[in-house]
Amino acid sequence: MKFHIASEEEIKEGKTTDVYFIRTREILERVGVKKKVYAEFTVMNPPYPWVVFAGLDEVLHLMEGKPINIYALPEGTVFPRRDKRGYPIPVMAIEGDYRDFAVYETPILGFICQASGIATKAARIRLAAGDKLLLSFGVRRMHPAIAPLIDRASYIGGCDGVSSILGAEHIGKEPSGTMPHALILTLGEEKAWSFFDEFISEKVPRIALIDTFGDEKFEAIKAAEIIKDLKAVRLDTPSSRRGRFADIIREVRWELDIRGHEDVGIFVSGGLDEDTVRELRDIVDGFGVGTSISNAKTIDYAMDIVEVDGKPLAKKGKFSGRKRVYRCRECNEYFVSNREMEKCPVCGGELESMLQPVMLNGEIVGEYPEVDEIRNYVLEQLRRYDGDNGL
Ligand code: PCP
Repeated sequence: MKFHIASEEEIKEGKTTDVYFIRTREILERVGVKKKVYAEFTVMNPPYPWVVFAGLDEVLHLMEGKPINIYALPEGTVFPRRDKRGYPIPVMAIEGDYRDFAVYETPILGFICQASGIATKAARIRLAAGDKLLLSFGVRRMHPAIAPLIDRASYIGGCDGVSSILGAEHIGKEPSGTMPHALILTLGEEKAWSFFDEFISEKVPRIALIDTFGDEKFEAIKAAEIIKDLKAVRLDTPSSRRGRFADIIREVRWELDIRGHEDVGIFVSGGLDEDTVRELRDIVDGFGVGTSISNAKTIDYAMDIVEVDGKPLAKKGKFSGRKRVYRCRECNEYFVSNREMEKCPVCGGELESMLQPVMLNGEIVGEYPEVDEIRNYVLEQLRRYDGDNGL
């Protein structure tokens, strides 16, 4: 028995692709047809008003060494559903002999669809959480093979930390987490809190889980009185008991404050999504969000040939010819164009040409940005766009 996952070698050999691409390559090779094509990746109807483009790093790792060119928006680019005139925005394009990349359409799409979905959802929850601590807790909901992907995309989207060991390692961070109900069920509440305090590295913030048995208000007071450097209490209150969760949180806050524990924070988790995070952000100090980020809707990009042997050609429903993508440095508007543009037609501002070469003849162009640089790029755009209002 083995895990039902593809190895890195199997992915690079194209073994996860849809079989019809193998058949296509076989036919083209047997008839000796060599077609130089230019194919673009766009999403026609994303599930959100804007999308964070993610997953490019794995595409480059997959395609390295193949005689193709790749043009892309920088990973972390936040782009709207359509450009100013309503055209879909190409996030990436591949150029070369179609036979050299035909079989990789499936894995390439898989890389950017899932990573972009998770990063976009994380960014939306980032906006909902304001400046409160936001941790990615959702690897437990998905296949363990992709834990590092989930955590990297969550972090790029704006989470402050990730819970899995390997996910944190992939982004060069320490994993973030608190304590599970299992610790309390095996040791009893007070011993669990005390032993955690005694045995766990002091670098780990003391956040006591207080929803296992009793009422959160009284448990919070008890934890604050037992653990000398208590950083926060975590409420993971089951949905069967949540009721007006915000009122429970207010009670806990009140009872801690009235007893001089203003410095003990409140951390919440369990079933949180954009709306509940937005509702609670002014009365809590941090969030652990799992399923709604790790199980985020994928962004259903498609790859479409738009030029064959230098001539525009696209299927029904798509726009032929290779395109340029511009973003105005002043008003942030996007423009898709088949010709050079100098100035923003809306505000006259300077235009940034966004679709740049990231691979030429199989070689990665320049140094790939570090994960923190990509995350900062996302956050800088979110601040600029101010959530849904600006996009
Ligand atoms: C869950 C666990 C996860 C949280 C909630 C994510 O609590 O703490 O980190 O929940 P979400 O996926 O709904 O956002 P439990 O399932 O009670 O697990 P545990 O006892 O290990 O805390």
